[in-house]
Amino acid sequence: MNGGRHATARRGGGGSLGLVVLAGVLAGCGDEAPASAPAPTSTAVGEVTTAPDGAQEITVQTGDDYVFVPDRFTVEPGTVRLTVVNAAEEMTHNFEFTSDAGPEEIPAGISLLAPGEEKTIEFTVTAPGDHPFECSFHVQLGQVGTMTVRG
Ligand SMILES: [Cu+2]
Repeated sequence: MNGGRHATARRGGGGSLGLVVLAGVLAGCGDEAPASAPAPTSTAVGEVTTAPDGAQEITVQTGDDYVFVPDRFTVEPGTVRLTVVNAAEEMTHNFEFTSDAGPEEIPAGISLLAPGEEKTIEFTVTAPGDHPFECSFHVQLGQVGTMTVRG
């Protein structure tokens, strides 16, 4: 009579509660919180998401060309965890915020990113405005972008 099925603890239900609360905090006025968007299993390139520790996460990709994808993204003031993926087979890149160009200095950067490599940097921004970034190897070829910090 005892099939033993009940030995497995049930999971789920309530897992999304934290996200809803967090979205409400970020939205502030909470008019229409983005209700039930499921958390992606892997972070999409170019999409800013919020990690469980509160840091904003964004992945930017580059390859055998001279572009960052995306070349523009927007974050809120706070901690940003930025991953740059070099999907190239041949080209080496880097990632640096252009000095003296943004509303505040961001010392974090990736000085060398070999083909197939990815690296993550973490930094905190407080001042709203545009932060130009670049691959210093290819800035003359137009490998630049902009991170906007929302006010
Ligand atoms: Cu480059």
